[in-house]
Amino acid sequence: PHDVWFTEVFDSHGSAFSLKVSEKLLDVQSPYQHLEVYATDTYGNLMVLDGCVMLTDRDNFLYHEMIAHPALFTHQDPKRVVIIGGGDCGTLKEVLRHPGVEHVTQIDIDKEVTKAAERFFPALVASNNDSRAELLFADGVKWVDDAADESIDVLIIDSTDPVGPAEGLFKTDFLTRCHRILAPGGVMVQQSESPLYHSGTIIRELRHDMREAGFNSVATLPFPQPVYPSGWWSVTLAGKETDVNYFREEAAADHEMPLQYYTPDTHRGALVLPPFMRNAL
Ligand code: AG3
Repeated sequence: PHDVWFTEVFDSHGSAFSLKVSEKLLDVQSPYQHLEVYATDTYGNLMVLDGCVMLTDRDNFLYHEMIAHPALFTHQDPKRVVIIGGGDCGTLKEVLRHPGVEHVTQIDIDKEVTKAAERFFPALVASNNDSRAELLFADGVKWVDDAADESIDVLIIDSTDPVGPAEGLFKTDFLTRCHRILAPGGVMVQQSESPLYHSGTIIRELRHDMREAGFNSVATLPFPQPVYPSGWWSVTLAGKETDVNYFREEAAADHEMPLQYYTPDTHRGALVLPPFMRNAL
C-alpha cells in the first residue's frame, strides 16, 4: 500500500495544492465538465471539477459564508435572491439562514454537481427542501438574459474559474444584464479568484467591468481559503445605487445563525485592503 494524493496543479502560477486521499468516490464526465469526488484523510470529502478543487467538508464554510453574508448584510432588506452556479448548494444553505429572504433561485448548468452534493455532501443540501428554495438546471447567462428588469435584490455568482463553462460569467455583457435585473439598492457578488495571483488581472478587470456595467460602488473582500490556489481567495461586491463599503453591522451581530467565520468584525476587516492589492486594483 502506498500513499495516494490528489493534486491541483496551478500551472500558470507554478504552484500546486495536494490532499491525501483514501478513496475515489465518484468520477463522471457530464456534458459540461469532469466531476470527481474523493474521500480525504483529514479534510472530509473533496469535490473537484475539471481538475480544480471546488470544496471540502472541512473548509467550505470560509468561502460559502463570505460569498453569502457580506452581500446579504449589505443590502438593506434582501427578499429575492438569485444564485448563478453554486450547484453544490453550499451558498444556498447560507442564504436560506436569513429569515427575511422570501425566495432563492439557484441556476446551475450542471445537474451532476447537485446530484454529487446530495450523495457526498449531505450537510450542504440539508436545507434544500425549504419552500423558499428553487433549484433550476439551466444556462445562467441565458436565465439572466430572460429575467425581468429590477426584479432581484441580491445576485450571487458562485462560479468556477473564468475558463470553460464559467467564462461568460466574467464578461461585460453579462455584468450589464446583471445590473439591469437588480432592483435599486441591489447588490451583486461574484467569486473573484486569488488576491495574490489575480489582483492586477482578473480582479482588476472585473471591478472595471462592473463599473462599466453601471454599478456605482465595488468592494473586493479577501479571505483565507486553504484549498484554493495560493490558499487565499476573494469575492467582489458591486452595488446598484448603494455603497457596498457599508453594511448593516447591527443585524450582522444580532442573529441566530451558527456561523464559523463571518462576523461584523471579519466583514469590516475584509473591507480593508492591504497596500499591494490597493496598488494593483
Ligand atoms: N467555486 C470555485 C472557486 C474556484 C476555485 N478555483 C480553483 N480551485 N482553481 C466553488 C464553488 C463552491 N460552491
